[in-house]
Amino acid sequence: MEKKQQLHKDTTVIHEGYNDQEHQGSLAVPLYQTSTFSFESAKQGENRFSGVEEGNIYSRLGNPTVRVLEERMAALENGAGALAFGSGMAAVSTVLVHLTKSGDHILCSRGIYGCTFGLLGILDEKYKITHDLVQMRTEEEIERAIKPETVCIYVETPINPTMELVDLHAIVNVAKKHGLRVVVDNTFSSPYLQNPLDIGADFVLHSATKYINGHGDVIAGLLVGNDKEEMEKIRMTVQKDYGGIISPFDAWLLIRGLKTLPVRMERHTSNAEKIMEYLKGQKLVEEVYYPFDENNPQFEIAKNQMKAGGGLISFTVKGGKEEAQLLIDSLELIRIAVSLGDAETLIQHPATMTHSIVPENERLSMGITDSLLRLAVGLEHAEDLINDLDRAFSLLEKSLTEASAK
Ligand code: LCS
Repeated sequence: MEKKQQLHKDTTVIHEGYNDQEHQGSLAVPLYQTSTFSFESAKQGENRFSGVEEGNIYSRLGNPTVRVLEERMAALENGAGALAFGSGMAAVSTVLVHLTKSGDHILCSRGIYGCTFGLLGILDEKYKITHDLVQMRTEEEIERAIKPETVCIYVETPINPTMELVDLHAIVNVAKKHGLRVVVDNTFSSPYLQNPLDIGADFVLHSATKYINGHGDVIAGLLVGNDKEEMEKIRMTVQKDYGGIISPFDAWLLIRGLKTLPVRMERHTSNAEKIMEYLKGQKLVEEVYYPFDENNPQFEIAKNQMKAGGGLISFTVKGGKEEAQLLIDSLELIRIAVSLGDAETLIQHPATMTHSIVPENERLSMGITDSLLRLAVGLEHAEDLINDLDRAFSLLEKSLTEASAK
């Protein structure tokens, strides 16, 4: 058989894993909104359960609509298999439960999403699976943090919400040397801008709630691996028995959203680049954090592993919590909300929102100060967003002048 030609991502998001001619010509992927599937006979049921025959059984074990999403995602991340979940956290917890047992140790990037931090606390408290949050600037730094009981390295890059990068090539080099598995949370980049499996990671996961869906109306997660057999094992063990699966309708919405991922990521990025430049020139802003900023000390790492910077920018406002809150309260178009990757531009205050679960000293060591804001740039016209920010900064300046005059 002729070797299948590798498609560009822009085409994969539209066609992979589905042939309309096998579905009465339905151009849109059919929604199999069913909990179970009937068997032709008792024997067929027995054969499906024993694995002798492939086919549908019960939607917690697999569903045709969900399967299209999984195949599309596996192709997008250049993986061997993918699993879809009811939330990003279900994907995180499933891969960590799969990889660890009591007494093991997980080495993590020094910053992670607040609920991942919460999950690691539960694993430690209930099952004595310990972890360390470590800044991984060099291979030596990573090696020093490895313990005899370390089984995997879990990183986010860019890190939520500081936008700090982790050098994936360094992580993979050290992990290979020590026989450790590597899990990368790729939520902030999306599979369009970064593919950790290509660098040698074992698993990549997404909060599909964000860029994969892109429309702010679904909570979902995805896990992609480079070993098909292992992915099928996870499907039939932790995913099936912990049960954090996605609903067919949410998978259908993700299939719809995913089709525009490349065009959306390009617009998120071009908007973010313009806003980054605006913020860098704004006198009430202290620091701006964006991967593809040529003044970013980690710019080389960014260029080495990402195609572009994406839609997230973090920045610190002069002052502290009060000034940060005043600024976001002065915005009109930009919405105050957690989440990211939507058409709408969202802003949040990590110290009191997404990372409020993290104790203060640990939060500060992750780089999450009280004056840090995270802007999830949407798809609106950049000029309207900049005007909104500019008006809010003027109001902030006015109230600071009034306060100092008192
Ligand atoms: N990983 C990262 C990097 C995330 O940002 C999130 C959610 C998750 C995993 C969990 O995904 P979920 O279960 O929510 O689908 N991050 C959020 C955030 O930054 N604001 O609101 C949620």
